[in-house]
Amino acid sequence: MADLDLQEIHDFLISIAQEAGEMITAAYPTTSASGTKKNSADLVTETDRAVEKMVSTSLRQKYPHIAFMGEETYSPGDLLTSSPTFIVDPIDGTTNFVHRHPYVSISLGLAIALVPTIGIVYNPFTRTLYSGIRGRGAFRNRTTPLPLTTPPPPFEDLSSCLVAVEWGSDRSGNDYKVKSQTFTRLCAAKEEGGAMVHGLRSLGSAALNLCAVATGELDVYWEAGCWAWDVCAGWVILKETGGMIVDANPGNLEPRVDGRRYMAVRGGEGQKRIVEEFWGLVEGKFEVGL
Ligand code: LIP
Repeated sequence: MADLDLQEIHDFLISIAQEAGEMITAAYPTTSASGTKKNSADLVTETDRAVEKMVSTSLRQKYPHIAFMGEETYSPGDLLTSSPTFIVDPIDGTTNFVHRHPYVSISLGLAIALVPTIGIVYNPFTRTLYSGIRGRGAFRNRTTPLPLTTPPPPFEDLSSCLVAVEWGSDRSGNDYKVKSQTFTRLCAAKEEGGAMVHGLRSLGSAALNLCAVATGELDVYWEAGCWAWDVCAGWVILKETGGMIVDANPGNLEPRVDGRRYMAVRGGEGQKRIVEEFWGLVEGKFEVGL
């Protein structure tokens, strides 16, 4: 494949995100127009499907040689390869969308050789656009360079951090236990073996969580169970701000984009210490992605 024009692809993805945003804000999802996938907490709406159709059609027309992976058309067993691949979540935060809670985004990523390389995340309700190209920086609304504070403040320890987590849609078994026990430990007082973080947030969109870590509005985001389309775009934006993305299980500093276990830490002196401190608090080990 000839060299890809990353800037042109980035600009095209922004135009698609804006078109998708109009579809999303014009839609009136109701629980009766939505459906469930795996269980009653794993929602999909007609708008998710319509947006993915529009996005995949536009991308296949303009870039027929680039592979496509989308949340709503993924089948178990579809593997992400090292070929350039668009990785798309038409609505990240579908549960919020159904409830008309405005923490919703479209997430458009491009991975090359499995490395997230272009990322566009757009919240059409707040009209906030995050974008980045690997090696070329990340921006909010195209002009504000990220992170918002430069240099980002140094870390003390987890007790001064605002941490995002997600409950996800798997509500039983080992991984649910790892999450819920770790959440308790993160909040608990230090005398009781906890980290006593400033607060835990469970906002409902992995892509926007990653962007909030990139801007510096969150310090850490930890989740297991979400998918490449939830994180690919935000990953680029985060890394371009000096943020780190590592495994949610202790030990692995180089997770795969489709590894399904992630911890993001904003840029700032001491970020590796935060990773180690957090890993020391994880209660057990996630099985997802192993
Ligand atoms: C959702 C994520 C959320 C995560 C859910 C789900 P969806 O994406 O962004 O953070 O906890 O498991 O993957 O389903 O709204 O595209």
